Order: sequence, then C-alpha cells, then structure tokens
Amino acid sequence: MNDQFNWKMGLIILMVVGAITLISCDGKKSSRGRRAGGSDQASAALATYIAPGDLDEYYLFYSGGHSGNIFVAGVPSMRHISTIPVFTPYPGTGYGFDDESKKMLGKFTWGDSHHPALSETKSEYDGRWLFINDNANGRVARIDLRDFKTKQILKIPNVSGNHGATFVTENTEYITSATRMSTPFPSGVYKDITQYATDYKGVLVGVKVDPKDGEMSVGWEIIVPPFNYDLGDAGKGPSVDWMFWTCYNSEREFIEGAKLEVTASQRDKDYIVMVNWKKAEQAAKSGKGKMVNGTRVMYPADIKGAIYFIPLAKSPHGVDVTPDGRWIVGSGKLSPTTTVFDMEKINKAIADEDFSEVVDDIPVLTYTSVREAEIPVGLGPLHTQFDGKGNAYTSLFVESAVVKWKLPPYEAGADMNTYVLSKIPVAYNIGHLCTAEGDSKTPDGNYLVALNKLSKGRHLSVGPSIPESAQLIDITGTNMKILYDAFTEPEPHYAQMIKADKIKTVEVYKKDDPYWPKNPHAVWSVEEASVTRKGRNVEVKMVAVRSFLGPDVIRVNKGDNVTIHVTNIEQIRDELHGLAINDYNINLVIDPGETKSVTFKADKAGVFAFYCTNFCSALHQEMQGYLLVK
Ligand code: RUQ
Ligand code: CUA
Repeated sequence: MNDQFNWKMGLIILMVVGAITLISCDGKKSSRGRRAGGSDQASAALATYIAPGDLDEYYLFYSGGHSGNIFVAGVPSMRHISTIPVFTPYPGTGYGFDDESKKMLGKFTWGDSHHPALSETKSEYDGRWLFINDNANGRVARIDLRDFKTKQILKIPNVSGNHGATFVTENTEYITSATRMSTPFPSGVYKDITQYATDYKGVLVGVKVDPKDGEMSVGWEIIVPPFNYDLGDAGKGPSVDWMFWTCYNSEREFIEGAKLEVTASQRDKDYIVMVNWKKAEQAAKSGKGKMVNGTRVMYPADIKGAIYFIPLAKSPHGVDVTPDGRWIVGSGKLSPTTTVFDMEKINKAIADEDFSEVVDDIPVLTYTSVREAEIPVGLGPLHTQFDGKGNAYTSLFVESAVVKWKLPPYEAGADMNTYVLSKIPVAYNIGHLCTAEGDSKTPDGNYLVALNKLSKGRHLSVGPSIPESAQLIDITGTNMKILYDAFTEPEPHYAQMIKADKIKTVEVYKKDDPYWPKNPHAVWSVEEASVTRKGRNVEVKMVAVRSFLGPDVIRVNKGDNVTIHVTNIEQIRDELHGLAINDYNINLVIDPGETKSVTFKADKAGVFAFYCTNFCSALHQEMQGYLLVK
C-alpha cells in the first residue's frame, strides 16, 4: 500500500489482539461493540484506518436528498469532512443569510438533491465543478470546487420533478435534466388529471454550461409523452453524441385512486429514450420549435433522426453507459435482469430504420436488434457502476445486495449465469452505488460505496428517525469485501468519488486573486470602514479582523433599511469570522478575504448586540458591538 503499511499493520494487530483478549476475559459478547474477530476485521480496519493527520485517497460527494445539501467524506476512512449547503439555508456557513445566497435560493428553503455530477474533460473528472439537481423544484446547482461553495442555482421552466439530472456530457457541454412527474405544458397551465394522457407532457432538457466559468443556462427542451422520466446518463466514445433517460408509466395513466404502482406496471416493457444532443443543439440554433417562457422548445418531429426509444423491461430505473461508451446498461425495478444494449447495434438499427413502432413521432428501435444480453443479476436491480477492468456492479434493492458481473464480449449461446461473478449482501436495501472515478472513461474501481436506504439499528439508537447507511466495499478481488459502515444524515441518493489530488482548493481568498470577481463593497482596513446614510438607507462597510468588528457601533432609526457589507481582512487559513445580530435572525460567516452583505429593515427598536460566531482567537468573545435602533 504505502510506507505506512508496516507500522499501521503492527498497530492494527495490537488493537485487534487487545480487543480479542478483552472479549475472551468474560467470554461474553458486549452489547456495545461487536466481537472483534478474525483476520477479515483486521484487514478491513487496516484498509480504512487513516492515522491522525493523514489524508484520504478520494473525495466522496454524496447528495443529501431532502436535506438539500451535499455531504463530503474521505475514502477509505469514510469520515465526514464537510457539508455543502446547496438548496437549503445552513447557518453553519451562513448560507442563505447573506444577500447573495438568499437571492440564489429565491423563495425556497429546501430542495431534494439527488445526483451529483463532477465536471468532465474528455470524459475524465477534471475537479472544476460539481453539479446537482433539485428533484422537487426543477432546479440545478453548480458548486465551485475551488472553494466548495454553491455559485449558481438555475430554475428550469416547464420541468416537474427534475430527477433525470445531473449527468454531464464528454466535456461538460451539457447537463441532462428531465421531468419525472408529467404535468400540463407549459407549466402554470391548469388541466384536470382526467386529461393526463392527452394534455400532460414530459420534458427533456439540455442545460448548457459555459466552458469558461460553468455558468448554466437552458439550452433546449423537447416535449415528450406523459411518462415518468427517471434516471439519465450521457454517452462516451461511440455513444458520445447521445443522452439517455429511462422512463416508466409508458401506459400514460394516472387514474385517481387507482394507484400508480399498479397502473404503471401493466406493460411488459417501458423505454430508454435517447437524444442526440449535438443534433438537438443544431436544431435549436436553426430556430426549430418555438420559444416558450424564454426557452427554445421543440417537438420530436422537429428533431427527426435525433430521438429514439429503446424498449426496456420493466419499470426501468437506472441507465448507465460503460466507460468505453459502447454498452448501455439498463435496469428495470421489477425485472430480475439487467439489459445490455450495444451502441453499434443501435447505430445499425437507426441506419436501417429497424423500428418496431413509432410512438408520438418517436421511433422505437426493435428490441431484439439492439439488445446484446440480459444478465440474470437478481431481484430489484437499480443502478450500475464500473471498475475499469471489464466488470459491472449493480445494486439490487429487493435482494439487498451488490452483484458483480462481467461486461461483454460474451460467447455465443453461453449461459448468462456464468457472467454473474459474485454477490455481497448489504445492510440494507441499497439504492445507488458508486465506484472510484466510476463515471469517467477510466474508473479506478478499488472501492465501491453502497448507498443503502435503511440502516435498521447497525448503530446506537437515535429514536425512530434513523440515519441512512453508506457501506464501503473493497472490489479489488472477485469476491467483494465490506470494509466499513458509515452513517449519514438523510438522505443520500447518488455519489461520485474523485481522486483527491484532482481537487485544487484555495485556502484563503487572496486579496488580488483574479479568479474571484472583485467585490465592490470590500474594505481592507479599519480606517476605510464607514457608515453612510442616504435618506432612510444606511450602508455600513465593516471590517472583521482579530478581534474586532469595525465599526463596533451602528446607530440607525427604526424603519431604516440597513445594508452591512462585512469584509474579513484576514489572509490566514482558517481565520473565519461571523456576524450575528441578536434578535434579527442574521448570521453571516465570512471566510478570510471574503466580503458578504446583508440587507434588513431595522423594524425593532432597542439595542441589539452583534458578535462574531466563529471561535477565532483567545479574544473571540470580545469581538462584539452594538446596533442601536432609535
Ligand atoms: S434515485 S435509488 Cu433519485 Cu437516483 Cu435510484
Ligand atoms: Cu472573529 Cu470570533
């Protein structure tokens, strides 16, 4: 492993021997702590132990589901390092309290973050940005990985339940997005649910990303039948021009009281829908379709030759493109198989117009012409990841396991069971999984994180609302090995894992770093700090520096509009300051070199202390002042 191997090994052996000795003293298994056992536990401990002061090999970014956040952990230790607030205010970093982040959040105080996507260059993670979707409110967000902060939240018009996001194309030209719960088009129109099949629509979206600064905008939308569009992925290599989404409820039924789980499970197969994003881009540029709510909206007839359905059994969930881009792997929640499609066969079927039918102007490729194989993986297959060594790993929700299987080529007439290599039970009921650099064209493999929906008491009890579990699995051998149980706040969906050395963070915002836009309200010395009144508007330029907030007295009149711009003029790592104003629900956190602004109405008269919330020096307590409201 590394040069720490020997002393680490020694330490672990000591720890394990010690534990065994303790247990064997009374011969009983303690209710806390499991029996330290054989060499498996010792080697798992060795594989995940990062000594104090040492650093992990990978960053793991997992979505926080309806917490609206992203969690950051190190792998292999699985230690939680930080939380990145995205769709939800987070007082820990002052997110959602200053003017800029408040504006970004709009009226929303939560989101449902599902699928983080690292930006890519030539289908490799490049460590620049991290994108994530809000499944509830039709938004996508961008985080800058230089400072791990959310920089943009884009609301996508017409999309309802933005689940098939965010998956990036080869060079992050586009991010996928799609409607999960079809609604009338355009959004805001009322149609009764009895008109579901005719007047409700799905929408597929290409979100454009500016290659310079990552700024997102809506590129184009495509109106598709009222199905539920679920997961997505973007192609690579031979499939590089294509985006893929699974869909279910191709029955197009939403019957009041009839249970969608029943009505949407009648047909034997639903679909993967594939869109050639380069052709869609051209069509949008040449003015195809029409502008609706400021967005270029096209129908399948406008992009002939750029949109197809592929049949897939049954209530499809995950669609995943292999590292080489040749194989498209789709899983149906109600089918015990995972289906592998061949991009070469898909291209041939398109060229030969080998269609089984045409649905709402979208040709359906003949299933048997494009399918390579159905792999009998087990019950409830959801998502698939890859290790770069020709193997695939599929999560089995119903079976509560991860299955390892071999990607093509397959021998003609072979028993497909022989390509199912091994299985490992997880605790419990896995949703997504994630391998190291798993969505790039050269996955590292090595580690797999199982993102389990249920943890059912594999930790100290915390009452009925229990955390989710994330299990680290060693996938270097044919047989997978569980290394570690980690627990998270609700509720991780997907995750991505990137080599730690690809991420280049800043330690402070240097005063003259041209990367960051200059803040016009910044003041860099106590002398420049000021209070200016214009009518009922009071503008304060404040400096925060150990251990002083200047000005330390602000006098206003009741009803004034007050804006405070605070600059933390420290240029030393980890010297954060806060600005809390008592009883005004204000809490900023300002990193070294950063300026933040807060605007509020001084609507309560009296004297209100303000202070620094981040413990910053021995005299942190003294870092305070008063807002006097006359
Ligand atoms: S989902 S458990 Cu939101 Cu990605 Cu599959
Ligand atoms: Cu500054 Cu505490």
